[in-house]
Amino acid sequence: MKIQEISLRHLKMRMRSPFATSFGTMQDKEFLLLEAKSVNGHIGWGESVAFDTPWYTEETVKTNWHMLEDFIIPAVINRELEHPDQITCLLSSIRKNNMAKSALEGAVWDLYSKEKGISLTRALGGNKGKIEVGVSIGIQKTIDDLLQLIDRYTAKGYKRMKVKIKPGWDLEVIREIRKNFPEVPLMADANSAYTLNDTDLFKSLDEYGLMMIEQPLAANDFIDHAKLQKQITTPICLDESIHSYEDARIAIELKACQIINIKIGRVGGLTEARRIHNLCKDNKIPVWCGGMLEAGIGRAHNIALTTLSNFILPGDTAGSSHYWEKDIIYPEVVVENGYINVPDHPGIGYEPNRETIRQFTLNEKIFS
Ligand code: OSB
Ligand code: MG
Repeated sequence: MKIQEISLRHLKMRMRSPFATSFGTMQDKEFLLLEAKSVNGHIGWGESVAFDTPWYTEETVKTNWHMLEDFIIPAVINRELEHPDQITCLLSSIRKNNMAKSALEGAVWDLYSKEKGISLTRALGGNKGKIEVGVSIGIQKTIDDLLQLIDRYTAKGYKRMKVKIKPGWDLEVIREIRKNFPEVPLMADANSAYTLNDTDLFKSLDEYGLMMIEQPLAANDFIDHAKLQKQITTPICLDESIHSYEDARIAIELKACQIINIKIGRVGGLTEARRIHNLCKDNKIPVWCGGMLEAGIGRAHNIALTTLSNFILPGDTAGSSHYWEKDIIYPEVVVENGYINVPDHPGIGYEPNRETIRQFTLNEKIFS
């Protein structure tokens, strides 16, 4: 397989409702789409999950454009490739910039599967016909608003509710949810908003039967996560801390968490995501697939990854219509009774909708 031409596009799509975390609120989603054409005429698609500001990691849409344009695309275009696993080696002289690398690597995985005539799911070694889906709910204006949303998503069948927390929007919120929904599978995501000084808060949360608490402390703080985990019974799940297989190994050895959220972009691609999945499986650490408010292409990659066997917990891969008036793929991703049926067409299994893509494109550049 040889990539002859790559189109890089910068898109902006309005979300149906704003998404608020401990760091701020997003309403418009800017992201990059990468389309890679092979000499044989197949086309692979990748999506960068970097946001327009560096609140989640240091990467942004603009830094991703720069890395792709000046380093990543030139390293791969017109090169003979046997397998997507080779991308890691081809890009080894470029440090970090995982989301930028992942956009390209995802397109190569899609292309590779299409050249082989198999689904991305099969190419990765996954074997589920459907996957379980949860929903991530941002910080709301009032607890009542949040309770109404939980009511609505429970009725839709989502398999677990994840609520964002931050100082001032935590214990009371969880208490109220439990009062109204004693049985709902529930977890909280702090996006690093706390320190060990808040240990008492986390001890108090123990009584509400949360499935896990996601990323309570700083991204680089494996040691304090390990200290916190020793003092609470609720499993800690790491998100922002895990950028690589090595990070996962450190977290597991230090007992800094009992669960890992794998995001393809954060770890630099599907190959690394699968390595982390395998490491966690060997160490009996369940994983689930995190979300980055993706449009259809990124969502399709998440669905394929989730078919690997140790993705035991429901992921943040809600349906297209949860986020968008109109998604950039067809069919759109549909959640029924909390499940997504995994497509088995070649590659990612969804067709890009060129009309919607054009409608949302701010800028495009073609490399050959
Ligand atoms: O921490 O998991 C997170 C969205 C943007 C950035 C970080 C996170 C999230 C979510 C939403 O929780 C996941 C989704 O629905 O895509
Ligand atoms: Mg998170």
